[in-house]
Amino acid sequence: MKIADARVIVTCPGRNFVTLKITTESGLTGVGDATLNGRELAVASYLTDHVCGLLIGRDASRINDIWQYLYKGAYWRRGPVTMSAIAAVDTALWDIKGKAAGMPVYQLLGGKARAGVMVYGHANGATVDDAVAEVGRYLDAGYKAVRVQCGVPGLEHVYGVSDDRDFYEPATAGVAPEEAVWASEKYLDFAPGLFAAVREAHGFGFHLLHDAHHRLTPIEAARLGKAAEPYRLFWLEDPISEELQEGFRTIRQHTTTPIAVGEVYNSIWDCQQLITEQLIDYIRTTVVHAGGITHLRRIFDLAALYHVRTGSHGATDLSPVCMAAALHLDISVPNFGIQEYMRHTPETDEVFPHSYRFEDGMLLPGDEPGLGVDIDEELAARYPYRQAYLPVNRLEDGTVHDW
Ligand code: KDG
Ligand code: MG
Repeated sequence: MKIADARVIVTCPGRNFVTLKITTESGLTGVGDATLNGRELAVASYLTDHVCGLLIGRDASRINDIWQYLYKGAYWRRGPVTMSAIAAVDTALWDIKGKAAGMPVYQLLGGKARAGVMVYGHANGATVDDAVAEVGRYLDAGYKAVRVQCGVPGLEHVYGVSDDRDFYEPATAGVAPEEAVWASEKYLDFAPGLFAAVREAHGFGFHLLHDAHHRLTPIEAARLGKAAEPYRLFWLEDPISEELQEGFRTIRQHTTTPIAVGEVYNSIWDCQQLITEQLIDYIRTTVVHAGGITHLRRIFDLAALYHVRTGSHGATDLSPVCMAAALHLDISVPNFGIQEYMRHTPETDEVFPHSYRFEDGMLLPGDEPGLGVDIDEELAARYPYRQAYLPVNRLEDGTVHDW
């Protein structure tokens, strides 16, 4: 099972994706997602210039050894670029291992622990009425869990709210990020009313989620969590910036609203304190940004010891390759909570043919050997990379703020 080739494919079928493809001497291929939103080419270069050459001739079956070799051998540890690059190698090697074994990857991870993977969709609207109607659309489509985001009176652009209902994409093309103005006071006065309106219209028979996008201070987040209690949120996501781990204690002291965090974390060390001190309820680390299936499994195992459940990031910038890998892990771990699922555009789905499917509020991984996902390289070549970035937020006085 020697590795004969490792190549990076950058494509933009509506948005940018970076994919690593590994081929063995016997002709088995595996794919791994290496997309880092707004910094795609940094990971592409890390892989092409520093990693692909190291893989040639190595035994593709030695996943743990290759992981340690790339992580410890680089000297410079952690960080989104390094961990996304290692994730891509790791994911591709699991894909190959599955194909070599003639089994779907979830079988190699211990088999199914549940029938399917519950996912949440993204409902958003410029006004409360729009957002409430959008939640209804998701419920009609069979979703059992819906995240709701809404425009805030007095703010022109609010991250997470878009005119495009079906294929929402937060990054915008251009050489620099768009800038928007943010005011936490306006949001805090408004958000509980949004949850009330959703529950009044659609009842309590489904899971309701909300993302605060790191924008609050700990005491503001505590206030929002407390105000949201009557509407029984499944989770309040990213209430404060993810660097401030101690800040989560303040939130915990004041509210029983469950807290989810971790989409920007890259390693088990980033979330160790939050997990072991039980300051969060859901860990949102994901395959592509947290070192692949191998490392994410370690995070999920640590979380299980402390009754923290999984809730992996799954926005459009995580390619179908990442989603397929996430589903194999989600379906097999004992402490699965929920999986984010933002549908990709038809162009993206065509470039990445995959066998996972949506059924009755759940995603089901494919049953063929490996991950059940591939990249159509000919088609991918028709969509060259385009510079695009997530927006930057400023407070009303001009200070740059978390988005
Ligand atoms: O790349 C960052 C995006 O994926 C961001 O919009 C994700 O907050 C996010 C979410 O919860 O999906
Ligand atoms: Mg988020």
